[in-house]
Amino acid sequence: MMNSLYSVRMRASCHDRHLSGAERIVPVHAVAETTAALIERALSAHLGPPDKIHCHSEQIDPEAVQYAKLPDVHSYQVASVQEGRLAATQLLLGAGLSADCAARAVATLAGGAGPHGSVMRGAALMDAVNGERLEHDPARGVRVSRMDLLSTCRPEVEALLAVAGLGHHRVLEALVLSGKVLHAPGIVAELCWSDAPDYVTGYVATPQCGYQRISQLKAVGDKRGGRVFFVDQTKVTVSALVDYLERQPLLFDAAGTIAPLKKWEKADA
Ligand code: WAQ
Ligand code: MG
Repeated sequence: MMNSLYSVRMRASCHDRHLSGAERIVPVHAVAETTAALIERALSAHLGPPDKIHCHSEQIDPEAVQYAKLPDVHSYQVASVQEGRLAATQLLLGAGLSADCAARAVATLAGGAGPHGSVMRGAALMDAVNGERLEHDPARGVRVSRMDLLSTCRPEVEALLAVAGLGHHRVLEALVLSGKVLHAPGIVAELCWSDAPDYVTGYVATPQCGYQRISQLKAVGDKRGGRVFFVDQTKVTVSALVDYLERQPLLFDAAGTIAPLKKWEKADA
């Protein structure tokens, strides 16, 4: 089993509040060092030391792994949250969503997508035609898992992002997560911004245009954030999609392009 692969997943919490999480897919010889690195990261989380760290490794069948190229990256500079949300709406319309559906998704994240305006642990699933919410557990949502860069591709991707000024691991992790979402059957688009109060950049990702970053999608200090995945239910059932997102191992073996930062112009949509 020289070529066997493991999914290594870490989550850290304090008083049952989620602090950080990360995951990798690595060859067997890298499981120990990866586990150590993820635990190190959990311990240095800026929200304070966790009282629980779960780190779990699980063998995955190399035959079951799918391979894909990372999405292309675009970055748009907007002047305000309002302009950012307008840009997001226009990009969603460009992906074929109705105005009602796009507006509903933005309002959902802005107000806290979980029960009573809370932040969900995973993503909301939304019907791409009528905006109906489809996830079974409204607090947990859908958790995308079992995706990573192929280890031989990681240095190139990290270098490309660093040169573009996008070297923070938050960008790479969101790009990898979004790449898996875009590779899933029946996905029309994704909308995301962070729940971290100091991180206001988010993105709209679509299969046609890739990962489109928007410099400001919320105000500094706002603790609300989340993800919405838009589904075409004529192409996939919710259960098949959730199974793919949560369980299908996917490795990225090639980088996409990274376009220079551009001022958002309405006509771009
Ligand atoms: N699967 C589905 N949803 C998730 C997952 C996951 N594995 N992890 C987090 N979420 C949801 C959950 O609702 C979080 O509250 C929300 O997404 C945001 O998560 O290019 O950092 O980790 O500059 O705070 C995007 C822009 C950053 C990066 C996104 O998300 C860039 C980010 P966070
Ligand atoms: Mg977060």
